[in-house]
Amino acid sequence: SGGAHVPALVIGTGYGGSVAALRLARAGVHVHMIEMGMSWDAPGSDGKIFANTTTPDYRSFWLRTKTKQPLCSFLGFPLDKDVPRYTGILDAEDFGGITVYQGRGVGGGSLVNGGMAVTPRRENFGAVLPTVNAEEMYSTYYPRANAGLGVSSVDPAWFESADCYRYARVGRKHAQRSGFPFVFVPDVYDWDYMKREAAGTAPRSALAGEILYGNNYGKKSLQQTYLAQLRATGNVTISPLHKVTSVAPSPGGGYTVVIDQLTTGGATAATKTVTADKVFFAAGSVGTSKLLTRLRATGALPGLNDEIGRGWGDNGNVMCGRANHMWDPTGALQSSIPCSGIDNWAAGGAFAEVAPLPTGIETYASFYLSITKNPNRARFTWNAAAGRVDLDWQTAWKQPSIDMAKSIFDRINSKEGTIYRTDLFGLHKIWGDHLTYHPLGGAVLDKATDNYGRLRGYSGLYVIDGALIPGNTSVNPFVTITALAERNIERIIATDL
Ligand code: FAE
Repeated sequence: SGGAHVPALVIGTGYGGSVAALRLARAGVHVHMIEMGMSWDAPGSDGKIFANTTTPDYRSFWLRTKTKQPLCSFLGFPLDKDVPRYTGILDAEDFGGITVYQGRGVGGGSLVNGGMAVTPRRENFGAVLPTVNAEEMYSTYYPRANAGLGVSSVDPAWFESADCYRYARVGRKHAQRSGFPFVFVPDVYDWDYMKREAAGTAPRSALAGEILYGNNYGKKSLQQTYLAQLRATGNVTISPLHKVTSVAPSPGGGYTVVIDQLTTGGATAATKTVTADKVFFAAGSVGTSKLLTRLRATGALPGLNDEIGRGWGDNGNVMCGRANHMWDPTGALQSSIPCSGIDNWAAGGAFAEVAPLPTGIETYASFYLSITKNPNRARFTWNAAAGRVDLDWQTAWKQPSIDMAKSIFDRINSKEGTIYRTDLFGLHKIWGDHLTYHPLGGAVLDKATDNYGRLRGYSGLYVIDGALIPGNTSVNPFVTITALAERNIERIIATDL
């Protein structure tokens, strides 16, 4: 089909896209959202919408024939297995030097993530978004984002007694014995629901190891928050399994947007064209950067500036496990929702979340995802010969992250007389340094765009997702992505509509 004309088209339904769409819809603009992933609102063959982490199936990965789990082995046994190729929920997107994990579906990363909802410490904000007024962010937009996302913290008294957080209490003991600040971390999980799971009065989700491939209960993804409010406006149309492939100025004004409708096997079922007055790029750091890099290089949007594709970082993600003594069991039952971290940012450049290893058996392992102050930044470029966008990140660029994480775990190991696990990321490998969950940048605020996300070179084109943030947020990123989107869309609605 072709010829439809819409006032506002949003590419992607993650945090940035959902904020933009809600605020536009409430301002009276009918919004069309285009999402390459599925809607994730109907049960699969087992009666559940989402697959369990312990039993990945056709729903788990985006167009792969074999799973690519972040922890690829355990006790020397490889964990990955064959699955049917399907438009599943988690994309493990491979670039030359890094695998970038991303959510695919209506709700974007909120469908697959751990829900850790962390506002950066204010003293670190200047390094996160140097051109943004911190006073406004901390007085208005961070509170608005936290409220909109439904952020709250674990009940500290319940935490002390819950079997499912034994691993976090062991993590706290080891952190504190080595003199590191231990902090509770807020989350969007419904903590009262988790208590009912623990009490056996509600179906288990966090306590059944659900995470990565979706949570069937308890987690407030964007589907339960921003997108629910958006649908209630009646001012939105969402098209799942539709992928934007081109945006170019329309001869009659506005932009011509080309969209492929996908089958669940990943084939193109139809190609559609829409004209939009305003287009919001909210396809995530990688999705937005890839689109803009290609459109700039191939002549659809030649007026974009040379900042497109630059300033990409991995939020310094690096994983590791430690082997505890037999007197420090971490629990056979582990909540998949992390609730705590070790804050050594100021002294050592690392903020380590005490992560679960929900295998269902006692492993005596402590597992951590560290966010570090890694200074390396990569660039997306158009590879004309191969017809794809490349990213020049090198695996060796993780070394600063490893060194920063070691500032915490070398000391803990030496204090506790323990060692690193070497069986989680392949044989004899300590560090999970091949991946990130937190892609950021590629269309950086006040560089590729103005200070509110308006793309330089074109009026009516905006970036409103993690691509705006120059590579690092010092903590888990989605609260900052949401708060920045709230700030920017408020300005855009006030001045550009
Ligand atoms: P995102 O949520 O990725 O949404 C982009 C959407 O656009 C996706 O739904 C795409 O399918 C869609 N899309 C892409 N390209 C196209 C196209 N061409 N046409 C149509 N649609 C398209 O972007 N962050 C935290 O703060 N706390 C956590 O605990 C946490 N845990 C994580 C765990 C995992 C396993 C992963 C993968 C991520 C985690 N994150 C966490 C990161 C967080 O989910 C991520 O920063 C945000 O989702 C990024 O939000 P955006 O709005 O930028």
